[in-house]
Amino acid sequence: MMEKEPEGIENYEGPAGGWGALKAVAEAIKDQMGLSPKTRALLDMNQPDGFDCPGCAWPDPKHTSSFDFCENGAKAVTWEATPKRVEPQFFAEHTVSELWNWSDHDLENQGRLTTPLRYNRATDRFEAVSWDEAFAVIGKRLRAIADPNQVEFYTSGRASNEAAFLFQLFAREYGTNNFPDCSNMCHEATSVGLPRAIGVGKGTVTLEDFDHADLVICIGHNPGTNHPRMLATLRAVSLRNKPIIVINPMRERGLERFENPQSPVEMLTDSATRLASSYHQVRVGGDVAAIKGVMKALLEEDALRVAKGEESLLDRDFIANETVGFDALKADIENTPWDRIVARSGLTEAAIRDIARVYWSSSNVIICYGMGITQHRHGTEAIQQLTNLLFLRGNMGRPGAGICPLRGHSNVQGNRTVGITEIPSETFLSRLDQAFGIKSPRQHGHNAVKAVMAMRDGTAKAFIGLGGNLAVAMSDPQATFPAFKGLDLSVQICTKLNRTCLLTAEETLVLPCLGRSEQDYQATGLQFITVEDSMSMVHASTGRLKPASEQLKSECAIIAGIAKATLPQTVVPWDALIGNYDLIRDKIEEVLPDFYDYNKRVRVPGGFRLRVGASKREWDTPDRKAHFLVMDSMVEDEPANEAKLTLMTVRAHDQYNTTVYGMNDRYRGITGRRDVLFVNADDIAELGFNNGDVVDVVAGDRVLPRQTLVVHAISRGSVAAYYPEANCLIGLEDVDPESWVPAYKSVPVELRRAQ
Ligand SMILES: Nc1nc2c(c(=O)[nH]1)N[C@H]1C(S)=C(S)[C@@H](COP(=O)(O)OP(=O)(O)OC[C@H]3O[C@@H](n4cnc5c(=O)[nH]c(N)nc54)[C@H](O)[C@@H]3O)O[C@H]1N2
Ligand SMILES: Nc1nc2c(c(=O)[nH]1)N[C@H]1C(S)=C(S)[C@@H](COP(=O)(O)OP(=O)(O)OC[C@H]3O[C@@H](n4cnc5c(=O)[nH]c(N)nc54)[C@H](O)[C@@H]3O)O[C@H]1N2
Ligand SMILES: [Mo]
Repeated sequence: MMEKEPEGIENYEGPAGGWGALKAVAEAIKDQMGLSPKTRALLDMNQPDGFDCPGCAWPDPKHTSSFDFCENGAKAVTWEATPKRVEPQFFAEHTVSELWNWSDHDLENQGRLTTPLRYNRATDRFEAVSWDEAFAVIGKRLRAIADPNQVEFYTSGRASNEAAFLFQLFAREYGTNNFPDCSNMCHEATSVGLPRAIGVGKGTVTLEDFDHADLVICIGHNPGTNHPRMLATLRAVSLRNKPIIVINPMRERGLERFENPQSPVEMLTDSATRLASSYHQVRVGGDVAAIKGVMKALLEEDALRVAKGEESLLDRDFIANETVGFDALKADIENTPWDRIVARSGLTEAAIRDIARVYWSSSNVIICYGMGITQHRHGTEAIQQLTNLLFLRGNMGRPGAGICPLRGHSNVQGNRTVGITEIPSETFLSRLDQAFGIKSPRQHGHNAVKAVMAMRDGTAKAFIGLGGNLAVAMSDPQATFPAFKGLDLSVQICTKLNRTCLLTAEETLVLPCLGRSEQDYQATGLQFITVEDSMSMVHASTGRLKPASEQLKSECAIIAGIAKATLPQTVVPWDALIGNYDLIRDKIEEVLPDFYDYNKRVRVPGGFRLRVGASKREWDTPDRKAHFLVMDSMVEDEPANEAKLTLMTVRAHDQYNTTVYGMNDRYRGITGRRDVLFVNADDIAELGFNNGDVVDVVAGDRVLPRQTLVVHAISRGSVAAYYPEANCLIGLEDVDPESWVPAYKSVPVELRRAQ
């Protein structure tokens, strides 16, 4: 029986990419740029002498070649290069209380900020101030704070290596290691989980490895929306007739079929390439069980073959020579019964055995993963099960094999590399101290959740945000919003107005900065910045466009301005550093030897790759071994899930994190709305609901009101809503205890008919 779909909801039958993507690019240009000559900017993106796409962290083929941009990259650039402006007059017309009631989309869609702003409590308005006044106000407040550990220095991963390095330098000279950053809400499970297993918290593969892989497993990520340039890589794997196994609760079109907008043949014949060779709709949070199941099937088959005198399916040499912990893992797998694996994963034993068979039949295997793995109560463990699986057949540190975390922001990995971390190593701090003659604090600082908790509890007094929109990105707005309002000082360094700017503290400043697409002139002329992608490639990015306003400063210059106003006795040569970014890079090299010849190597088109020991089987663990790891989330024979339904929060196709470009989610068939809850048909039938019913989504005493049910190809027991709207269902304390990543994708919920 076909029911009539509610408004704005229909099935999407097409492939990912194709004409729909080209049309969306045209619409993004029309909507944000009009007939602006800046449209040319798109052509400078990801070119050797152009700027790095601010969209995602997926690498480019050598970063030197073809014109390569994607639909969502185009949205990211047009959103930044728009001629729309928020002038001081705008704030004369709108109070902050009024703006608070605007949508996130409307706030950012007003355009680029043009001048430094200071909040005036008496008029409830932002007012233009000079840079000198802004810096002086901030400096005075920061000097008045008794303990530097009462200040939170947040970064969102768009900042360049140069800006991030200066930011941590300033904060450490000031006296704290409080570095909450977006990766604490994102891949922190990777940063915690991978080093224990392979000695480094980064992916081990390069783009070339995909040319040599015999199997790619995509688990917990949605590249059609979030890493669209990856589809070309997956397409090439498919065209070589190699399998791609997908493990994901939702059927995502970008993992099924792709029509490459850059392939004339596919476009003209309207033909698409299949991506997934098999698609396994795991239950939300069921990956630990699923992967353990795959290992169990592999070990069982191996035992049979060895008993028959056949060749082992395991890479016994690798296990013996390179690893420790195999016996414990084997015992743990043997002790995990199939019925528990099936109940927890939501997959059949046959399906799991099938994955295992393809796995052991493939010589070189890459596993790619994203937020579907990390943003769980057991995110760190899930990552370690992925490395366990790879180790069993030696799929680590050789061509065509390894682990591939899909990082989020375009330079989030680089930010961490150059020192944005609340738990710095002694080696790093002592080299930093030596390079600058400062004395960095040794006490560890706050991650993102701990920072917001400290603000909530009144122990943190000030927040300086280098990009991002933390109040909206964080879980639990019920606690997070008041936490921001209670501060003495809140400073947002950003390109566009967002809700975090509106959470005014006793003193609030909004400092507008250059975007990556814009020219950055300093004392010695035009500067370029550098970024590191998901595969540890570092390369240069040069802005090409005229800045949105003459008053904008670069992130580096803003940090230097705040630093000089805060620390009159500073020993850092701020003016020299921001006058010539080569000098910043020289200092990065002095502190981090892996950046040797930084200024030279980054000027070679395509840049250079930072050392990743595990890519060459150099394990930077304390005992120089790779580690099989056993964690115990499945020891208890607890019911698969106490709650009937587990909610995951996901991104729509027309959004970049908290930036909502538009109200559509094309590949999931949603147009003009975001108030939907994706559900499984059998689940809602059992609960007595119909497609199109309006429900309140309830988690304890938290409620996301009035969501329209959309029957979707999603696994039993799993439901999905959009981020950030659904953050009100998640408590600040709901985190993976290992990494402190909020459990954005394991929220037990119930549905109630809306009144
Ligand atoms: N256009 C665009 N690009 C982006 C972003 C954006 O918002 N827009 N954000 C950037 C950032 S910061 C990041 S971190 C990345 C995010 O990129 P992704 O990691 O792709 O992020 P999500 O949209 O959260 O998608 C999660 C996927 O995991 C699946 N999933 C959810 N729970 C589970 C589970 O328990 N198990 C499994 N196996 N799968 C699960 C969901 O069905 C969904 O397909 O993208 C980056 N790129
Ligand atoms: N429920 C739920 N919550 C989540 C997630 C989820 O999947 N579900 N994902 C989490 C993840 S993976 C992440 S990374 C976080 C994202 O958290 P954030 O990184 O804090 O958020 P963004 O939305 O990326 O930040 C957008 C803002 O950045 C500013 N901006 C844009 N470009 C620039 C620039 O070049 N320089 C500067 N200084 N500012 C700029 C703009 O003002 C814009 O408003 O959200 C997390 N929150
Ligand atoms: Mo992210």
